[in-house]
Amino acid sequence: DNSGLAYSVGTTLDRFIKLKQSEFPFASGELSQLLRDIALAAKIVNRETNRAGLANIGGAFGQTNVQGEEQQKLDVIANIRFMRALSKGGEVCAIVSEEEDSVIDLQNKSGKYVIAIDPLDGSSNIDVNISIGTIFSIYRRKTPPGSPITKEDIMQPGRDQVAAGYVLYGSSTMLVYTTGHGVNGFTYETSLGEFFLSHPSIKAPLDGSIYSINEGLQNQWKNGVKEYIDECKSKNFAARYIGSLVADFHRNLLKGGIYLYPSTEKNPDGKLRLLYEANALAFIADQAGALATNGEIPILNIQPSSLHQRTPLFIGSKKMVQRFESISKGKVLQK
Ligand code: P6P
Repeated sequence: DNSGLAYSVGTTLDRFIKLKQSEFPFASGELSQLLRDIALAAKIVNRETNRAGLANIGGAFGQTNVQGEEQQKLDVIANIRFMRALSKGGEVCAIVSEEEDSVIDLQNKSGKYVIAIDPLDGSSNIDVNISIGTIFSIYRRKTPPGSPITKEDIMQPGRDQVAAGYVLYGSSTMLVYTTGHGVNGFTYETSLGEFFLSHPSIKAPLDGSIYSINEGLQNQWKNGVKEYIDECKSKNFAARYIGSLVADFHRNLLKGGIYLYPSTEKNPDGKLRLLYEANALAFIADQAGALATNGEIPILNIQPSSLHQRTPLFIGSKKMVQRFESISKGKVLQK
C-alpha cells in the first residue's frame, strides 16, 4: 500500500490518477479512464448546476434551451450526462441509477465495471440553492466478459466495491473518492477546468460533537435513536442538518460527526438507498477510519436483494457510531 507516497497538494486529478495507477502493477488503466470519465461528467453537471437558476430568465441573460423546450430538471440532466460519460468510455457494462427503474445494460461485451449512481441527490434542494451531490459506486462484474449481465453482477454487497466517491456541488465543487487505498479530495478550479488535490489522505476524526438528523420525525424514531439524540443534547453537541446527504456527510467526515437516517413509519426501511447512496459513503467512511451501519450490521455487509432498496443509515465518526450502536442494541435487546 503506497498511500504513504506524499502527493503534493495541488496535483491535478489526472496526474494523481496516473501516479496512483503506477502503484497497481496490473492496472489496465480502465479504472483510471473511468474515474476521468466521471470527473468530466462532474464538470459538466457543475456548469449546469451553476446556471440552473438562470434558465428561466432566458434570452441574453440565461440559458434558453436551444429547442426552446421546457427546461429539464437538473437531476434528469445530470443522469443523462453521467450515463453518457459512463457508456462512452467503454469500461462499463451495466449501470444502476436512481433515475432509472431498471438496470441499464450497455450491451458492452468488453466492459468490466458495473456502476451504481445517484446522479444528483437532494434535487429538492436545487431550486433553493442548497449544496447537492452525485454519489457513485464502482464494482467489477462477477460473470465472464461477453456473457449476459446477471443479478450476480448487480446485487453485490458494498464490501465488493473497487471504488466509490461523491461530487459535492457546494460553495466550491469537490470530488472525493477512494479506490480502497485511502480517501482523497479534489477541489474544482472552474477558471482552469481542473480538479486539484486539496484534501490528501482524508481521515475522519475518531470522535465528534455534531449530529445530523431530521428532528421533525422524532415521534417516529425507535430502537434507541431518541435516547442517543437526547444524550447528544445533554452533551451540548451541535445540531447540523442541511437536508442534503452529501453535504452533511462531507462536513462530518472532515470535522467529526454522525449522520442518522433511521427507519420511520413513512419509511420503515429508512429513506436512503443502499446501492447508490449508502454503500458508496460507507466505503469512503471505512477507508477514512469512520463507520457506517444500518443499526444491526455494517452497511458494507448487506447483501442487496433489490435495486432501489432502502436502508437505515448511521454513519460518521467511529466513537459516535459505536456509542449509538451500544445504546440502540441495548434498546433492541430490551424489546
Ligand atoms: P428528509 C434528500 O432528499 C435526501 O435523499 C438526502 O440527501 C437527505 O439527507 C435526506 O433525503 C433528507 O430527508 O426526510 O430529512 O427531508
